[in-house]
Amino acid sequence: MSIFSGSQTRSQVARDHAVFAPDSHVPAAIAGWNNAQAVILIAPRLGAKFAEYFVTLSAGASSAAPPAGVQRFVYVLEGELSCTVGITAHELPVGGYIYLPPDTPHLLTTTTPSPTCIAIVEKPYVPVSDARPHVVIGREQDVPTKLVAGDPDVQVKQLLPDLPVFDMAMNIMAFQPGAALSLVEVHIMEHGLLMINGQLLYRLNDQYYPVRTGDAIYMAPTCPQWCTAFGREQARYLLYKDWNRDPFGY
Ligand code: UGY
Ligand code: MN
Repeated sequence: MSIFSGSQTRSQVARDHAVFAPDSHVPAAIAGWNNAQAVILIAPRLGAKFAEYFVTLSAGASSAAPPAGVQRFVYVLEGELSCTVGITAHELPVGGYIYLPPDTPHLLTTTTPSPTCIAIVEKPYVPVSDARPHVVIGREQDVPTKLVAGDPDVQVKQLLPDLPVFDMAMNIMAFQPGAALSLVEVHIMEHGLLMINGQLLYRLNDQYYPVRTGDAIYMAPTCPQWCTAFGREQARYLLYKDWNRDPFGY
């Protein structure tokens, strides 16, 4: 590694957003997990109300539970994840995901010889009644696609039920090359974004960032945001958003 490449990164941290390129990841142990390394990108100490991190699991790994009252969403990026909830074990391939309501006993592990990489999003749950969300298990490949603003080249898949009991959304947004968001969004909800495929030019506040597979973004409340896809392949990202709560519920 020369000083010329080792001193450069596309990662940037600004007042209302951050871009994380894989070249600046620093893997570390994570409390209570075994045979696992984590790269924590977004957490309350960044100013966020949620956490987003990557975990790489080796065979025989075991997870720790999130803190009391915190819900967890897990998405498989590489390998195969085993998730045991109660007495039932679920095998999740790449594109598989599981949503665990707060205080749901579970264990994440893998049996594959090569490492399994997952993305985790966690958020303290904000109740609106005595009702509580349920466990959701699926594969992105099985989720129906909807058009965004009627544009066939901008599509969304909603991985979690659109019900008031859920206070977070996890969506996959997909853009054909040249397609773009139809407006510069400014909204009170936060985002955690993870690039799954392709390349985008992302506007965050008044800056424009080229981002690609493996990059992650934090968008604070009211960060102006827009993007367009470039290159030759579809660009896709996994997007966290808090929602369904009144203005004092954040
Ligand atoms: O749902 C959203 O807020 C989404 N369209 N935002 C984004 O992709 N940056
Ligand atoms: Mn948005």
